[in-house]
Amino acid sequence: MDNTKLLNVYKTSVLARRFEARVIQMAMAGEMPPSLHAGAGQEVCQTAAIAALNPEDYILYGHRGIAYMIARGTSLSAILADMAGKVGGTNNGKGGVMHVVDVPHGILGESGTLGGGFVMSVGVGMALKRKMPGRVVVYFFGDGTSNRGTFHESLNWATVQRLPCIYFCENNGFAVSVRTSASTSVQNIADRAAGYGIPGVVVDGTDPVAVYEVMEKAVERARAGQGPTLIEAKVTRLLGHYLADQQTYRPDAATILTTKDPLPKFQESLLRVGILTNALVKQIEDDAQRQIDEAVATVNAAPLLAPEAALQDLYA
Ligand SMILES: Cc1ncc(C[n+]2csc(CCOP(=O)(O)OP(=O)(O)O)c2C)c(N)n1
Repeated sequence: MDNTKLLNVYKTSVLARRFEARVIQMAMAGEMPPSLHAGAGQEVCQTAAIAALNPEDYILYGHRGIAYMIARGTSLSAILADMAGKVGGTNNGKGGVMHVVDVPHGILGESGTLGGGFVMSVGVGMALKRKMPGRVVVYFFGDGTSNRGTFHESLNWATVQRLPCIYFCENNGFAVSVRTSASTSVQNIADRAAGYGIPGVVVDGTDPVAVYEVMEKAVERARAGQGPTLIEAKVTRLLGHYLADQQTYRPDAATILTTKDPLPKFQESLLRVGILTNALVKQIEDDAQRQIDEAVATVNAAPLLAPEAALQDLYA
């Protein structure tokens, strides 16, 4: 991973973390619907994975976090307008943050239920294979989601057809309040790849270089027509499942917040090798703040979607 990419992953992670914190603040103040599943702790992983893609590739994502969209290039104001139900969002506020669809940036959205994205990825993979060879689709999902039946049927068919699909599991150890060990038959989600005869790789999701390298290999394999790879990144969810989650099932939540954050560790490593300087850290943070302030001002000034627009964009 070259220095430019590393620096971009850092910048995007900082922007995503700060933007999300602002959204949480606004939601708590009643200025924004509180329907957000915070991605804090998983941004480095998400942005490093996306750094291994080309702009022409596609992603389907899960519900956790907004770093995917920022990394692909969706504007902050469009993401915020979607959350606020306002004109200017990628779907003009009709779907909220969980349904940002930004096709020009290769973001095909999320399904209405967990794990629907597996099936969607197969459809996308078949279309890419026939009509746009050389492009890949990545589906980002959680460990809990890997227990859906759609996982099996999709990985089976994607393998049979050698589709250019990459299955990227962010294992944060929980599905809402249920520990992975209590709900999942295997120790590593990646172990399930053996059932389909495809590579299954476990990677430290707090290490952006490791994530990038694993993704690079999977992308190469998919582009070459050799079929899917199942990647499992071990990550830490720093906050609750959703904003109102009191985390009574997680007595060590406060300690995790202060000891398991990959972002300061990433920053330190970049400072050590001279890719970052203290002045650059400050500049990146100031720049993020400016972008966030601009997006908030744009969305505050934007109108709510008119009620009659509810009947537009319907297909039969
Ligand atoms: C089919 C389906 N079942 C249940 C839910 C409710 N639900 C939303 S998020 C979630 C937990 C998902 O856990 P995981 O896949 O590990 O992702 P994480 O939230 O940990 O990032 C559940 C059960 C849903 N949206 N769809």
